[in-house]
Amino acid sequence: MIDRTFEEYKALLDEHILDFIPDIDQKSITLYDSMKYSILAGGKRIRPVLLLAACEFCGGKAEEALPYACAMEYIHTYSLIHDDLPCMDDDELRRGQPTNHVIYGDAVATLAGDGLQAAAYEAMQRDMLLYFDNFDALKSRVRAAYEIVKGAGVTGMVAGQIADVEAENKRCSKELLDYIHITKTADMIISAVRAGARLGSCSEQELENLTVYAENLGLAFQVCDDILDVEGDEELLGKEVGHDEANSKATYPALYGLDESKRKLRELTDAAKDALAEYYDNAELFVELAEMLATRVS
Ligand code: GRG
Repeated sequence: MIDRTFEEYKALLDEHILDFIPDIDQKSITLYDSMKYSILAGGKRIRPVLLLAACEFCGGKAEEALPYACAMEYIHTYSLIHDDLPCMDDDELRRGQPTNHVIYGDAVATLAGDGLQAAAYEAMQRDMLLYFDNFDALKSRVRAAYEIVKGAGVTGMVAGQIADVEAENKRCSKELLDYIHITKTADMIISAVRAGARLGSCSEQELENLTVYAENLGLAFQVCDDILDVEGDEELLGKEVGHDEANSKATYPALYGLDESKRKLRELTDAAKDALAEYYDNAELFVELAEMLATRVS
């Protein structure tokens, strides 16, 4: 049962966000500092909150899901650090702060991303080691970790990133655009929700409904990001806008125009909400989050 607000889950996450980074040797302190810099730079924590909420929605305890929620945020943060590097999107501002490589240099920023990714896997594996004598608890943890690793991996986020990089300055079909958006962005959102559901020992029906919710939310998230890059407020967003057009990126507004992109965003938001309509009393957080995203651009 979900009985916390988005802000309450975020506060729980923030309180523990550094707990699963191993004690780093003093000789590698720059690595720790640079990892910590991006982790504490003010992310919205949407993916880990979704994970914690999905866990409780299905009957689990958010506190027990923390290693996986933090792992999710470590992986997300690594992807942003790497995405901002000069060899990728070459951004100097993220979450309202200078990007990691602007402060620490390209080499350290690359390693900070690598370190966060490794810390994510270590956090989940270490938690699993504690459940060898409880097969059911171990099973849901192994399944949750698999959801996360798959969403972040070479058929998920990394596949989306390479497709995105290769689509730059080229004509992009609608089919390829959907593939990029689903893999690069939606898969991490889907894996957060499904991992949380697994940790909460979900039923098949709950998993199915939550997955449909997350698929629509995930795509809505990227369409929203595309629209904001055209008409968002740099100060509110904490990053430069107009980057997609300047880099000839494949985006919804570029292919469909702004009005059609906004219509699509509304359609995806409604579909996300509909997927959980039968749980209305217990699904308010999910519904509000979908609506909050959609209203960011209206
Ligand atoms: C480098 C393997 C690799 C992948 C990078 C995440 C990503 C893939 C690229 C980022 C490009 C981008 C801005 C995509 C739009 C969707 C997105 C992931 C936005 C950032 O997520 P938020 O808004 O960020 O949740 P905060 O800062 O709140 O955590």
